[in-house]
Amino acid sequence: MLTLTPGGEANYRLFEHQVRTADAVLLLIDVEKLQGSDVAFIRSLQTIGKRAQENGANVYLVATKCDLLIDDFSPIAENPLNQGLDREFRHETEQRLRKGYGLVDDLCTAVGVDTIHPVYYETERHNERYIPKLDDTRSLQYQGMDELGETLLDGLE
Ligand SMILES: Nc1nc2c(ncn2[C@@H]2O[C@H](COP(=O)(O)OP(=O)(O)OP(=O)(O)O)[C@@H](O)[C@H]2O)c(=O)[nH]1
Ligand SMILES: [Mg+2]
Repeated sequence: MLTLTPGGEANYRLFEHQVRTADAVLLLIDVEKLQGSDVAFIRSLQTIGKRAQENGANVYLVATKCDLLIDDFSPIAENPLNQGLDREFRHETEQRLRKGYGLVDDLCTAVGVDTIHPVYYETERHNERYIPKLDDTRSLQYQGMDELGETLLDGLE
């Protein structure tokens, strides 16, 4: 796996080559950037996604930091991420991203992909705020990766 980090022309060329020859390309929609109306960021995903698809890659949409959307979630539970409602949270997140953010809907249409895979930190409520939850080893708990992994494996068959 290759991630794009700002590092000058050589890095950019490497990235471009990898995208051109990739079997699978994951476009990471950063919800923090979405909430900050970073239009250029989403548009660049669109350009990369379309190009990758023309070159025969399977394109997947992944939305990261989806816990930032939690206050938008319908009040079916105190904290849907803590109460076995992950599946519903994921489904509703997908709907909210498409209906609430025209840029995301445009992106889905442009790359012809209907499914968005949400990933996020598990959170808990503290003093009216949701903060990331730590496990026994004081590590952050990331959700949605197993499901994404299964989808990617299915796509390789
Ligand atoms: N709430 C939340 N925060 C996250 C999640 N994943 C990563 N982060 C935090 O986001 C912060 C910044 O990460 P990024 O936005 O990926 O990196 P950055 O340094 O801001 O770089 P660019 O956004 O690419 O410019 C870090 O403090 C991470 O801990 C997540 O799922 N939920
Ligand atoms: Mg950031």
